[in-house]
Amino acid sequence: MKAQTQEGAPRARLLFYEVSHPTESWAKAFAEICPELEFCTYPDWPETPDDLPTFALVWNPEPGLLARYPNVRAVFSLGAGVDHLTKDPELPDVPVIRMSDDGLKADMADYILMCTMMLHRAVPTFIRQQRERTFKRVFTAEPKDVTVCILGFGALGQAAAAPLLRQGYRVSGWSRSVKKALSTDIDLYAGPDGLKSAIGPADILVSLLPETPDTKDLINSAFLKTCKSGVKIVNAGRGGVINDQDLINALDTGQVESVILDVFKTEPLPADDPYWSHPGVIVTPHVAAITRPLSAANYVWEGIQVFLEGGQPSAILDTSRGY
Ligand code: NDP
Ligand code: OXD
Repeated sequence: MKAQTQEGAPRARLLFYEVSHPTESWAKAFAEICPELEFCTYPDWPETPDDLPTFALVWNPEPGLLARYPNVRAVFSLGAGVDHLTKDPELPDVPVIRMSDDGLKADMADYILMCTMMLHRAVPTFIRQQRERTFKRVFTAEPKDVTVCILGFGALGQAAAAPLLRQGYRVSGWSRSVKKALSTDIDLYAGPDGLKSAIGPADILVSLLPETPDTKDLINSAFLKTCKSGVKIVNAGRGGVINDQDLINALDTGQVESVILDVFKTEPLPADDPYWSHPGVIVTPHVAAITRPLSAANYVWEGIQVFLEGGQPSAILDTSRGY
């Protein structure tokens, strides 16, 4: 589809690729937000380089696809995670911009608050009890006595912290680099040296970590042994951060009480995966934060304009860090 102002030619072109979501809502959003952008759905992408600055907005493109379009100046990821791009050995050497729009942050903040409250208020226990027709009360602590540690205190982690604080939880955050205090109410930890102090006091651990060589299998048996007995976990970052067998073992012994998992090493989660039937596990199908067309179109158009003016938008992938 071509979208342009009546007055003149388009200012830039966007090559769009997302096969699991209807394209119409995206075309409509871009037409509304930036009529001066030519919006091309796959496979109708022009291959010939021309004068029109060309950008791509993609989710999980087949490896090698982007390399076939040398006119692409920068690649916008439809998600905050970029592992769907970095797995491509032929990924062109152009800036990659992570999604970090307000819609995604708001969605994630809602999901993390929902999961925290479910775990704190013993919903997984009640689901188990209902299956057994057991009517047994559980007396949970007040939020002020529940510590929630957010592993991966970046854009989404910080967005998730605010509603948790409003709800009365104690909140801490762990990141790779030392952060300036965002609020005196949040305890901040950084790097491998800060990990033990971050996770030790936590009743609920929330992972919003990207998958990188440093975070792969971070949540393993050694990690879980340093947590409080009966700790609860939410993983909405990436599945590769958890050693699945170690987590199942810790659930079986009660070291981990319950978990809510939104992301997995293999997605869709295979039908025979033990997570499906484990009584301590609630599975959600990678829906913690959804990229919404209007909010995302605004974000991408702002980024394109920064490029057109000779700058670089923020949230650019740092390939040396892997996120
Ligand atoms: P950011 O890059 O803003 O934040 C990532 C955070 O992880 C940063 O605080 C970073 O530290 C920290 N981090 C990275 N590596 C390490 C490490 N080795 N040790 C300690 N901390 C580390 O990303 P977003 O917040 O935007 O997104 C986070 C992730 O959430 C995405 O990568 C994606 O995997 C996932 N996601 C999942 C969705 C879902 O629906 N389930 C939706 C959207 C995103 P530092 O601040 O020092 O850089
Ligand atoms: C992701 C996303 O990166 O859905 O997982 O945005």
